[in-house]
Amino acid sequence: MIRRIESTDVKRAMEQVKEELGPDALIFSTRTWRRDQSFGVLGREMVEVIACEKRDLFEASLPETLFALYYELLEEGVDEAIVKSLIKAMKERAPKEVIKDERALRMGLGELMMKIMPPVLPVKKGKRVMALVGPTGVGKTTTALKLAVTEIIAGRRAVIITSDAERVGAAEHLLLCGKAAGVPVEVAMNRREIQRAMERHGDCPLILLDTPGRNYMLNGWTAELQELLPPLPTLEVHLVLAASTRDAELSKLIRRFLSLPLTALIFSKLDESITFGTIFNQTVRFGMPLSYFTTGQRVPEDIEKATKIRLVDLILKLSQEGWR
Ligand SMILES: Nc1nc2c(ncn2[C@@H]2O[C@H](COP(=O)(O)OP(=O)(O)O)[C@@H](O)[C@H]2O)c(=O)[nH]1
Ligand SMILES: [Mg+2]
Repeated sequence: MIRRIESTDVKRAMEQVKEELGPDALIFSTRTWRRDQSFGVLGREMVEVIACEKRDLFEASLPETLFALYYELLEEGVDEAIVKSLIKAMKERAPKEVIKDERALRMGLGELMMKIMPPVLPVKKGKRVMALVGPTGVGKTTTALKLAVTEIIAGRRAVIITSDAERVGAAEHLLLCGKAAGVPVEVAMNRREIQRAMERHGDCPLILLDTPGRNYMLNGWTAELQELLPPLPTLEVHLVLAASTRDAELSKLIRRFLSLPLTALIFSKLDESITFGTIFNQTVRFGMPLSYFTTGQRVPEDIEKATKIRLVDLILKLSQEGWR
């Protein structure tokens, strides 16, 4: 719990911190300023302390540097149990000089986080068939376009086969976008039509299957999707999820989708997210590789291949630049 304590002098403020938050409280900042003019020409000097209570024995046992990082990870939305095991490992393994050095500690923690993440999905050489599945509005169609247009710009070929034609205008919109960008788009409403369209583009090195989104809580929806997907052993099924979705909701969603042969997770809308801990939680929790991140609405610019270092950097701000 973070508290803001105000007092007339530093000593009194510190006493109050100890009294209210315990002797191990972590001081985040102290600041003095002059209140208003009613106490004389210069006003009255005030002290403000922002401090955080250590809630349990584990927290109380941490040196200040580690406690600050521990708190930061929790604020980033990393799962408490994962945070505790990471910080515990750092406390036990990191040499004393590292524990004292905030930057070295941060780097060490980053390395440890990368170690516990499953490997990201390698880009397969040769022919790829990628299905994009997920709830409505997360960016499946936009992501398919980004991936296809990137290929076309690089002088390779790609095709989008969409069965997202239930929403009025969805297929028309995609057909128009595809035409403008030089990406062939086929509409196919069931597995047979999809397979036929795939045969027509049999020599195309990248086939993207864009699927409809539904309320994922509807029973039977993933079964319907399963019916749609061609039974190819090499098929990649990428589940697209919006990065700002709540952690518990994401876990529920992934569990629902596990009835499909999922290959990887794509996190979309990183530009609309402030914290990134949930992405880390999901990939670790389900041992499910990440494949791409999308970072805005621009086609094809706003997509990147997911990497572990990128995610850890987003969470720990190692490069101090943020994702932009
Ligand atoms: N801010 C932001 N918007 C995105 C991103 N990806 C897609 N969108 C937008 O999200 C909306 C829904 O995208 P769409 O591809 O139709 O989602 P679908 O229903 O999953 O196919 C559109 O307005 C997209 O422009 C992203 O990475 N960032
Ligand atoms: Mg769509």
